[in-house]
Amino acid sequence: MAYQDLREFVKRLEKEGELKRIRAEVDPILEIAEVTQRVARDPSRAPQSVGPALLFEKPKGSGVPLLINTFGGVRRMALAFEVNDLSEVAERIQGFLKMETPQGLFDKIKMLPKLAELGSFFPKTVKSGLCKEVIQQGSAVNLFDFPILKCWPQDGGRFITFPLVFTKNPETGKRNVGMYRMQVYDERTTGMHWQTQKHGAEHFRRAQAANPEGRIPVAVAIGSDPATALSGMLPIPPDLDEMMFAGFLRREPVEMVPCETNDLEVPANAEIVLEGYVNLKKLRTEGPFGDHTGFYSLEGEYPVFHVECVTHRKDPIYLTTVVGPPPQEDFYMGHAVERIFLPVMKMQYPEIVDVAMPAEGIFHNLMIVAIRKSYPGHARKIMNAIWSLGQAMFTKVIVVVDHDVDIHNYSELVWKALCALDPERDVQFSLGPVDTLDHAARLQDFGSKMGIDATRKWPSEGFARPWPDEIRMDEATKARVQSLWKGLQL
Ligand SMILES: Cc1cc2nc3c(=O)[nH]c(=O)nc-3n(C[C@H](O)[C@H](O)[C@H](O)COP(=O)(O)O)c2cc1C
Ligand SMILES: [Mn+2]
Repeated sequence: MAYQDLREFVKRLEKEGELKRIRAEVDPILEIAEVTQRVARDPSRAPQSVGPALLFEKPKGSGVPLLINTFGGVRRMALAFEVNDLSEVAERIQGFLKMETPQGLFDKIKMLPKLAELGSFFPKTVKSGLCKEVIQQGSAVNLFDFPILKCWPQDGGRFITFPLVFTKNPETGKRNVGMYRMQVYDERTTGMHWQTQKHGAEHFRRAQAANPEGRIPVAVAIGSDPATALSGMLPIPPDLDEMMFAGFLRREPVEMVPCETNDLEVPANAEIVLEGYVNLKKLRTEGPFGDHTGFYSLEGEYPVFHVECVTHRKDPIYLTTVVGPPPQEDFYMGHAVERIFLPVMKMQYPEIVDVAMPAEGIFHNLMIVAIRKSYPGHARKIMNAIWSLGQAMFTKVIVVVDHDVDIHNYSELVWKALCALDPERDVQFSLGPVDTLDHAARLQDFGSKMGIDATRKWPSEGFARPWPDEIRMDEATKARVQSLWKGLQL
């Protein structure tokens, strides 16, 4: 059975030795982030994790315990999705993608169980939930009741870093859930850092087009069962409901409860819910914020979220994360996305054999792709495909290699990729949308990308010289030396 809520996952992590409790009082202003950094930098755990999950029982100035580093490891991510390896999640997705349109009656009957399974993942509306144990409205609302972190010295303030931001497309009524950080300005207002290409920002623009003077209802859930909590960062297409996807991931529908003060719904098992609206007219300076690039993202103008109502469990846990120089907890989230969505990429581009995104590439700066090359220019076709594929459009550098390179072995990759290169011939530039956090781009959100064709070059690509074989000892010699080996006393 799926985890019913965040605390059930906490219990599991504790049982598995993946969580530590901190009973001493620690300040959410900088100190909790620094403790997390010191734990994360334990080299004996790299690259499998950035230290254990941490439950701070006594954050200074708040009665609410704080959970951080929850998903910062390969094993914890597998525990979150209740699998031994993330490839099992990928295989389930592949199973659904492979469902072809039924040809005859027999095919249709065969498909029914799968369709029924798919139907069983749809979110379910329920009347009430544990997230309503405490309800506070109007002047009773005080965000500073929660141990919201200031992570780095130059941060513009305290930031909610692990929210699920719920909006509805004002034209279609379809739901979106995104993980967008929120800078706390005072007891009842925050920033809303949905970047311009994200679905929340699109809902905002559509609402603005309909009524520039109006508001868009927004609800924010903090802390839920792991699949639901993570669903806000998934790069899925617009109008595909993240709550449906979460139901698929946890193999059980997400139960949703109506908000108290607007027409949105939130997960019934949420630890904390903030209800309110975003004003469509007024923007406010947001940032700086020590970001997952390892640099500060600078100030920018973003919408403001007005909190009108807070609901929470009697004894809520505040879920948060800290980002900073890689690798951090979010690397393992990105890694899960890479593994889970590989089959989706392969479905659209079957020539893709594997994809790797090293931690130092902070998601959008570097993608390595191994392809089974079939025709001239194939590597360039794949670069262009990736630059047009959802959030992969942000990828600053794409390196394409042949299928026989182990792209997760960076030593082999660098060696073979560089050997296959005539830089002037094999590098291609492109212009387009870039990550908002890219501080080197000529303009915010717009800049250049580079593709490197590090595949073997073919005569049909104008390469007239012979291409050498990779050096390998022959099997007969190896066998002979094997029989001599003991006598050599090496
Ligand atoms: C820890 C963390 C923090 C994030 N913060 C932001 C943010 O502040 N703004 C943003 O636009 N995306 C942020 N993202 C990325 C989005 O969550 C991600 O792009 C997601 O797919 C957006 O949802 P959407 O596609 O429904 O817009 C963050 C991701 C993580 C893992
Ligand atoms: Mn979305």
